[in-house]
Amino acid sequence: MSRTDTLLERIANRTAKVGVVGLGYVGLPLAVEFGQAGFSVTGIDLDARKVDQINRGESYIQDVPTAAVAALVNAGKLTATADPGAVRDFDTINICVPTPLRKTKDPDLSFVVSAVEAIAGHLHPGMLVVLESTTYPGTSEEVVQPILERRGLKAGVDFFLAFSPERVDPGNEQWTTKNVPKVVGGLTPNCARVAGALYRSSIDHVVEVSSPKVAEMVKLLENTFRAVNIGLVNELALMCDRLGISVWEVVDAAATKPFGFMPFYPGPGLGGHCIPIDPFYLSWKVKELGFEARFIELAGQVNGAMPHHVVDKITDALNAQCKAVNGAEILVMGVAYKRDIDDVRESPALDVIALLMKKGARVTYHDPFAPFIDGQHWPGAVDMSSVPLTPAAMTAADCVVVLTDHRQFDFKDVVKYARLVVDTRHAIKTDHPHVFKLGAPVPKQ
Ligand code: SAJ
Repeated sequence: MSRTDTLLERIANRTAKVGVVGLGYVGLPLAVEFGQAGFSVTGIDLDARKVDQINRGESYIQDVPTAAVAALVNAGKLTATADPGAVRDFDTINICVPTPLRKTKDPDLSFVVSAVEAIAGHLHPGMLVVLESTTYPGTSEEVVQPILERRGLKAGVDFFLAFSPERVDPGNEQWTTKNVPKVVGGLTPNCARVAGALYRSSIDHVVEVSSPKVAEMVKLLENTFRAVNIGLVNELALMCDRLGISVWEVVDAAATKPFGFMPFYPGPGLGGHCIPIDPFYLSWKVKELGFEARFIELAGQVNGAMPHHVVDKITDALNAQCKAVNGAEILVMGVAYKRDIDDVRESPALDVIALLMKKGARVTYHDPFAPFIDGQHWPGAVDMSSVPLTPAAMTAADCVVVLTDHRQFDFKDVVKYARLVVDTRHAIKTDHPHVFKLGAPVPKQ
């Protein structure tokens, strides 16, 4: 029986030993889906705390219920280890490790390379390796494949290689790992067959494309599309500011168009570990090929400048009340990179706070999702803790600044108790003389 048929049979009868490297917001949900499909799954993660929690039957990912992890662990269907050598027993491996940017905005593939090198040490004929980490087109064939072939095994002949982009939207209860269509690109038709079969065992809809490079590019289009459109609407906000009209009213009215339009909304900048980062994997790669990705670069400049525009808006608002930023008590509402989540990575709110502090403002913040900010992880470089959001605190502040519009915030209270508000998320839908808004005219005094 061919290697392809052997693996297809093991996938069909669920005897394939499935491995997932990287047990974060992508890897853990995927491991649970494979386990629930009937496979025995082993997760590998460098973080011993994650390994221990999983082996205790606990989840640390908001979208993965602890009950689901416990059921699989108790049934012997899911186990975790920090030992990369565990790959020796695997028939299939999905690599779900981070792909950040370096400070120089160059791709950092170090996590991918170390995971692949660990796999290469134990690669055996018939194994399927799938990379899921978001990366530039060409990574699977130019970086992953040569490492795996170091000991003489040939991709597409002795083992299988594919790329499948992760499409996890943390906190999204409607679209989950199981029901979001999964794009898969195999190095060869047989690679595509076995990778497609593995995903079809657990995921509702699999979309096969012709190569790993196409699959890598699909993901970058998806996220570059967002970054560029957010940049467009942020620039529109700056235009509306000067035109004396509300960008929010413009976007809402444009969104009534039932075809050919998709609303994006202005904000204090671009946060998260996907959208601000993924497009620069693409622009970096094509620069090597002598091409300048101008939309990506321009969107990066426009989105990157938004924290400065927010500080200008705060300066103008304080000025309207004959106050300076220097020495002002400013209370920030929301520091997470988007509403109703607890992630502050790349959050523009941190840039705004750092800029205000540089101008001499005394800044506090309230965010129920982010009780603490570690000074090592943001430009302000000081530890900060969330303060209680009380009427007294809002009244005492010279300015309350809405940077993240968590749904649980009561913005009617903000209007009632704050002496001055700058709203960067259109959280306050009504007009008030003391409420200044990003992308809208100065309120009538
Ligand atoms: N943002 C705006 N205006 C918008 C939309 C977003 O300023 O109209 C800002 C957000 O506040 C945030 C940043 O952009 O700071 C990114 O927001 P996002 O809505 O794109 O959320 P992410 O970063 O969680 O993106 C993820 C991505 N998922 C994956 O990469 C698998 C993205 O592809 C999803 O489309 C997105 O979630 C989503 O739709 O929620």
